[in-house]
Amino acid sequence: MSPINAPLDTVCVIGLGYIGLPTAAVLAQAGKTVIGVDIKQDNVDTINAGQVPFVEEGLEAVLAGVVAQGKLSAQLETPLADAYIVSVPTPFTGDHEADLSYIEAAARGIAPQLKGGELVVLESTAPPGATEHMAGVILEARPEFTNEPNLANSLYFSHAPERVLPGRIMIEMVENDRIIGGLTREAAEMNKELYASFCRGELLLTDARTAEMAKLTENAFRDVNIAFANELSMIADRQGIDVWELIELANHHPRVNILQPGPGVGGHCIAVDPWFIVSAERETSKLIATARNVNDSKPGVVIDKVLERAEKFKAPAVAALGIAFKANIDDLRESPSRNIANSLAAQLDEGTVLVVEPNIDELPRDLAEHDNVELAELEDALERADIVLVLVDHDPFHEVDPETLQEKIVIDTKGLWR
Ligand code: SAJ
Repeated sequence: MSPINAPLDTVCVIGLGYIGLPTAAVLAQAGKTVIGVDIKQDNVDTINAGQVPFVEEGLEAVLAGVVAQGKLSAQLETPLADAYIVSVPTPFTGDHEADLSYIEAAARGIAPQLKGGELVVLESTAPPGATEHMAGVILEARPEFTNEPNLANSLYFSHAPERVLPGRIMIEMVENDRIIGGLTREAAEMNKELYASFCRGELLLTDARTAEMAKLTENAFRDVNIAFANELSMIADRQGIDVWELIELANHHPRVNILQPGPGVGGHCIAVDPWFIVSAERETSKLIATARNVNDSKPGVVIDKVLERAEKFKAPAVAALGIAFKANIDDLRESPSRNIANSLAAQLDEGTVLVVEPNIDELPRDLAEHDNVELAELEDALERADIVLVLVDHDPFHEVDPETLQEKIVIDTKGLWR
């Protein structure tokens, strides 16, 4: 049997986070036997009970079904499987270099289980060359195997970067087109066959390096465009111009489509991935690096504005509306809003920060440690606040009538109430 026709019935997904778990669930729904692997016992237990350890619309219903049918289970150890999907974090180190240690650990876990003929897919976003690096770790541990296709001792390595938007993962996982880059054409074909089981989008084949770079390019494109909007917001502020009106007007031009400014760029993707391009090609990625720096400077601008307006109060109360990294999710990772709330708490000695975050039940530890920070209900915070600071455009905040805030200082970084 040619490897491309090999049945990929048992799939192991390593890393059951925001991407790995939905991927495991849709594969199981498509009829695969899926074994998920995670380093956290808590996650394994929660998933085996058919529950999702985080908030993602539509995931729990699918997960509960496939766990009940015995199509998906979770464990700590990497098992035997026909295909492996590596979906682990790739954070960056202090100097913005990619940290591939989680990918390496996953590869070391896979290596002893291999018999020949398996497909190993890297889903994690990573710098150019990472798929080759992952293959290198496995082939070093198992030198009897080769990356050359169609032999009894062949292994197949491929990169299929995830491109789903948090909050819409269950829809986009199935509907988005996928870029699939193999270390060999045969690996890409095998990867395509596996993903065709659940993905209705186009499956576009290329080499691994181009696939890696395509994913980084998508997020860098968005980062650069958001930086343009954020820079405009700072210019407009100094010029006494309403940036929201400015962008709305400019966007009437048929070839102009400016994104929205905000308190900065958050999340574990757009605020991280462009650095992987910069660290690979420092000299030639000046625009991408500048955009990152512009977006990273925006929280500081917001903090300065609040502190300046707070000067006239002896003990200012600031209502910080939203600390998630974007609207209608509970994800606080790399959140500029959370950092702003933290900084304000540290700098407003006599003041209070009333955090309103409808998607969480308790404050994260960094905020809870300040004794002048409270998690407050929206109405209560609006009533008590001297300064109302909009940081995230969560749905419930749209309901507020700005007329009721006429006595307050309103700093609206999302243009919510204009
Ligand atoms: N943001 C703005 N202004 C905008 C749009 C977004 O300030 O006009 C901010 C958001 O508030 C947030 C950050 O940017 O802080 C990122 O939000 P996002 O919705 O743009 O993107 P993510 O990080 O949730 O997901 C992105 C998506 N990539 C692209 O749209 C190119 C998603 O498709 C990727 O799968 C995901 O990164 C990923 O995992 O890489």
